[in-house]
Amino acid sequence: MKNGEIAALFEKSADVMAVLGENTFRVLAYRKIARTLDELTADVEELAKSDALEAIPGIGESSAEKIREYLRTGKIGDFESLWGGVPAGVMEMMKIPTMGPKTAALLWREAGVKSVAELKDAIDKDKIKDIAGIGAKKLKTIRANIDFLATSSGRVRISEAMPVALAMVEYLKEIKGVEQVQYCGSLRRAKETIGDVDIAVAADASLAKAISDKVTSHPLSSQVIAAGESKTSIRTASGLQVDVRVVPGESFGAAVQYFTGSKEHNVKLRGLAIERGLKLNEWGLFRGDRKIAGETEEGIYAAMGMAMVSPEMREDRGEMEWGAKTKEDVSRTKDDRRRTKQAGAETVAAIADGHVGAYPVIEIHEIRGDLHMHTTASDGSRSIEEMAAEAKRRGLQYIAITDHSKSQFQANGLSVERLLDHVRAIHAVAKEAKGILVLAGSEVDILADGSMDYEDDVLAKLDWVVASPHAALTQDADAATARLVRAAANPLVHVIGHPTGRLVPTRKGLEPDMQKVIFAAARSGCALELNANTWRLDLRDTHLKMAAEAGVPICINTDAHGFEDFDMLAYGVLYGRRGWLKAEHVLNTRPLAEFKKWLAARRNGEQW
Ligand code: DGT
Ligand code: CA
Ligand code: CA
Ligand code: ZN
Repeated sequence: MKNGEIAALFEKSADVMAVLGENTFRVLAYRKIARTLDELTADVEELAKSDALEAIPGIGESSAEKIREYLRTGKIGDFESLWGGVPAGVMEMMKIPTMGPKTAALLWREAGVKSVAELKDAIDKDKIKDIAGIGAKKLKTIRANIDFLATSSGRVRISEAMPVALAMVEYLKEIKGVEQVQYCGSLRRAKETIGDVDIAVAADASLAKAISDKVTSHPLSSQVIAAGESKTSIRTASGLQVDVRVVPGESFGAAVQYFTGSKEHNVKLRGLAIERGLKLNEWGLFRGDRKIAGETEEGIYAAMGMAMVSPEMREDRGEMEWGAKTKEDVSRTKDDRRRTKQAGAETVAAIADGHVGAYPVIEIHEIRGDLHMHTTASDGSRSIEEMAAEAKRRGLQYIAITDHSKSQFQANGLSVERLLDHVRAIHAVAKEAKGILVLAGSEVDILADGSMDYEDDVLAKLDWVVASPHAALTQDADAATARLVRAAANPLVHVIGHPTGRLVPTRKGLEPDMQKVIFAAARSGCALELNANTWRLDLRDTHLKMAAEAGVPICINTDAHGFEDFDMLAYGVLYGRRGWLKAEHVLNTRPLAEFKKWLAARRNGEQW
């Protein structure tokens, strides 16, 4: 499907028009088309064969013609000339966090800055002066964010790398003589950003050349970086590097262990091996010249006398110590393997449905509810009925509809009057819905001072309150701490949504003293969210671990704005494992009856 490709062209054109200062209405119309195309389940190429394309709301005759032109020729003439009006470097500048089209346009027109590098230089040499709306403070923020951009660029979000890796894994498995294939590295550890994809293949050395040829001729490969006997590296059209290594079956476990990392985990594991008079490398675990393990990952840890933990936990954050004092529960490991296999071809959900290792990290089938999602009432693309039906189809037993509050006007946030109507509409749907509990809630903005965007008497009318920060995300640490502590202490709030407001990989978000926020949540009984959307993954791993240890309930929510967003749950689950989450730490794993008790207790101001 070319839906995504074409959506990106409209999005880019909207950005260019915004820089050129064109009519806001047209800019928004293009953004809407991009979003519509992205969410479309039908193939745009099919729709374009008839006037079904024009029938899509928001797509007029001229946009339909542009789409057909792209399908015919691979480009859109009008867009190409539009893009020609703004230097590529100026567009690049908009990747700097907090840099919008207005600021980029001002810097370009008033200061003649045409790229990130020029901007950095101009700020450092104090060349930018007297531009209305761009004061010294703003320049300082921009300068800091340029450095942040430099450290985060070149990495992609996990949901961009995963489909590439899974496609390559399936492809390699089909090759005759290939015994096993496993993606490793930061992807297997479910980091929020991925530098490159590492894949280990078990096969006889005589097949290495053939496998290398297969990899470099895969449609995903747009550039060959290296094509050796033992390692082949390619780059995809989107710039993601994939390293494929062929190893003999007898060393496969050792290679997978080594290339899964993290480096810190491996360094420590090698040290422990030495203490035991052993030697560990990517070929196996050795006593003198004799190999005592290497075929399987479990075998290596077992021979070291320690329990293996799930890959997501391998960051040297205490997992070695945990593994050293825990006896491996092999029966559970094997059971989980079987279930994952039965799920069929590898998908993220199938991976999140089982786990390896002795520590019982959360699995996706343990999630029973989703307590943060949007409808057409604010910025979602589906109705209340549609969201409830889709959630039920996906096996959920309870959900909360949580549209935006009034200060989110750009997301069509609800006035009090509209909210109360919406609550009635949700309750009407809830009454008709069979087999799923539908709560009437809201995603209420936490204002800069920690107060709520609706009054208490309004909040009290809601079944479920997600309180989230959306604006004022650059406030200093003390202000951010006070803000989140106040929100977490509010008895009318059920959960703090995406607590820091970070965007992966470009926006840092709030940097509060998280221990204080967790303490406030623990004391009031408020839950904290792990927002499963891969743009967010917020709370982050280290904070999740702290919160779980403090007994704060975690909600893993998708924040779905449409059906596809429910797929993000698998990434939320995998990422949650980085915070050592088990089912018992996660509020929305509770059976319905238990969840209802928690709700009632929260409203009565009790700890539960
Ligand atoms: P990335 O690609 O930047 O997202 O992160 P990783 O963790 O995938 O790192 P990468 O691709 O450089 O290497 C993959 C794994 O290989 C890494 O997690 C651990 C292992 N590894 C790489 N270099 C070293 C090293 O110098 N020492 C040790 N012990 N392990 C290494
Ligand atoms: Ca990697
Ligand atoms: Ca690599
Ligand atoms: Zn939301």
